[in-house]
Amino acid sequence: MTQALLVIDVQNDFCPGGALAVPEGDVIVPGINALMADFPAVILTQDWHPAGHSSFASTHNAEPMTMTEMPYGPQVLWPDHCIQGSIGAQFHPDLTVDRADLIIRKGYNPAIDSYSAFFENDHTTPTGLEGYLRTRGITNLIMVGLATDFCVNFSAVDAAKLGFKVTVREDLTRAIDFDGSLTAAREGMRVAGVVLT
Ligand code: VGL
Ligand code: ZN
Repeated sequence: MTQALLVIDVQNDFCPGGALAVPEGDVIVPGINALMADFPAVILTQDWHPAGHSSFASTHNAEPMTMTEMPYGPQVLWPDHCIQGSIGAQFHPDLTVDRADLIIRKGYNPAIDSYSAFFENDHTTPTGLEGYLRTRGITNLIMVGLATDFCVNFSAVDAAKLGFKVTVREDLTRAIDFDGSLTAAREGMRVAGVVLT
């Protein structure tokens, strides 16, 4: 059994003052840094969109936080966020990035959003993370970061479906909680066999 800590999207745009700020998104940073010491492997994910990404409301002349229909299914339209190379896409300045063995970027495909660290939102295009974990012999994943109801949720459910043992440390996540999304995410994770602590 080899464990890895997966730190999801602890980036400026998801913290207070950012473009898609998650309430208290920054509060979890010291706890995440402290937890890194307990793990033989630490992996960070980074939401990393090109300007004009298809998940941005501005791309569709729509209001942020409304829904649209993509070829792969329903998609929330977000404010512009985590644009490649921007300050907002950088990790929170207090996050200990030096401990990371791997930084995996996602959402770079202009036509498909990617909440999950494993698959884009079409649920078929892989990011490569599964192969990385398997070739390192990693079987157990502890997940923390932002946001509980989107990127943490999708990553946790995909990892469980792939056969990893997954625990989400809810005290080290924070949620967007849009339209009941947190309740639905908790239920979906539980059904998938994710342990919430
Ligand atoms: C996320 C919405 C859009 C997240 C990323 O990290 O949870 N949410 N892009
Ligand atoms: Zn995004």
